This record gives sequence, structure tokens and C-alpha cells, in this order.
Amino acid sequence: MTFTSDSASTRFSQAFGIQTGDAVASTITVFQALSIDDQLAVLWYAYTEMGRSITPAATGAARLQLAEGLLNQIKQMSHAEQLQVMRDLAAKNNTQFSRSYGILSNNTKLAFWYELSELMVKGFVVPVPTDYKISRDGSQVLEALKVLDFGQQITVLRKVVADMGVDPLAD
Ligand code: 45D
Repeated sequence: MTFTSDSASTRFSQAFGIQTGDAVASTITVFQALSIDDQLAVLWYAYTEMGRSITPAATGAARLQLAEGLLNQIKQMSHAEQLQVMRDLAAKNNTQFSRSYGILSNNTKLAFWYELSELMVKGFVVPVPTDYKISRDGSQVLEALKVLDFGQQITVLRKVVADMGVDPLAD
């Protein structure tokens, strides 16, 4: 049998017998089934792998202005509070912070998480413990993410961060 395309995502799709669109959808589904801490850990490791491909210019300075108030609030918090805010976002807990996040556009939500990662690297935000061991489920989701192409990875990430927080205007 001859494969005309040999990209990692094509091989992944063929190995699992699914179309590429399904690979995006199934990665989102398995991500959202992870525990809250695993979700945060997967986002973090995704950023550390993708970070180099995302240019700060691409995230758009204008977008970040909308998230700047939230990022500044986080910078003032203790490490424990920072972690709680992130857990609240991922768990969709109905807090003031989650509601403020909820009104951002999807790309601004992505830019917000990107900037949070940058703040982690710079030491302003609680780091992932160096001895932290991601769960088996978490590392499987990371592997699924890795074989997607860049555009598909962004689609997955945009969807999962879009669903975080609380939309204050919904019902
Ligand atoms: O103690 O606007 C644990 C483009 C364990 C262009 C923990 C774009 C317990 C247009 C929970 C692990 C499309 C390129 C601690 C934008 C424990 C545009 C801590 C794309 C302490 C925006 C966990 C942008 C923590 C993209 C602190 C693709 C976890 C952006 C923190 C992608 C995790 C951004 C964080 C990503 C993850 C950001 C902050 C993937 C952030 C990830």
C-alpha cells in the first residue's frame, strides 16, 4: 500500500481510522474529559512545545489590552490565588474573574493564556512544580495534540480556552 501523504497527522489519522476533522474533535473531547489540573498541565506543556512557533506579534497587542486588566490582577495575587483563578477558569466556576474572562473573544482568551505562560516563564505566575508528573490521560492528550498540524492545534486550543470561564450573558 502506498501513502501519498506522510505527514504525522495523516499517519495518525490512518492509524486510528479517522478523518483529520475527527482528530481535532476527538482531541477536544478527550481534553475536556481530563481533570482540571491535567487540563492546566496539558495547556502548559502545549505552550512549552508550541511557544516558539507563536510569535508575540501574531497574538496581537490590541487584543491583549482587553485582557490586560485580568493579567494585572493575576500579577498582584499570591501563587495560591493564581492557581485558584486558573482552576476556576478551567472548572467554569462562577467567580467574578471567570465572568470577566467570559466576555473576551476567543482569540483574546487564547492570547490571555499565552500571556499567562509568558508571565510564568518570567516568574510572575506560579510555576508548574519541577517534579510534577502529568497523568497518563494527560500525556495521551498531549501526544494526540502533537501529531496535529499547527492550524489544527490552534483550533483545539482555541476551542478549549473558549469554553473556559463563565459567560455572564448566557441564560
Ligand atoms: O501545584 O490572536 C498544576 C494566533 C499541578 C494568532 C500546577 C493566536 C499542581 C491570532 C495544576 C499542574 C492564532 C497565532 C500547580 C492568537 C500545582 C491570535 C500549575 C494563537 C502549580 C492568540 C499549573 C495563540 C499551571 C496561541 C500554573 C496558539 C498551569 C496561544 C498554567 C496558545 C498553564 C497559548 C498555562 C497556550 C497555560 C497557553 C498558563 C497554549 C497556557 C497555555
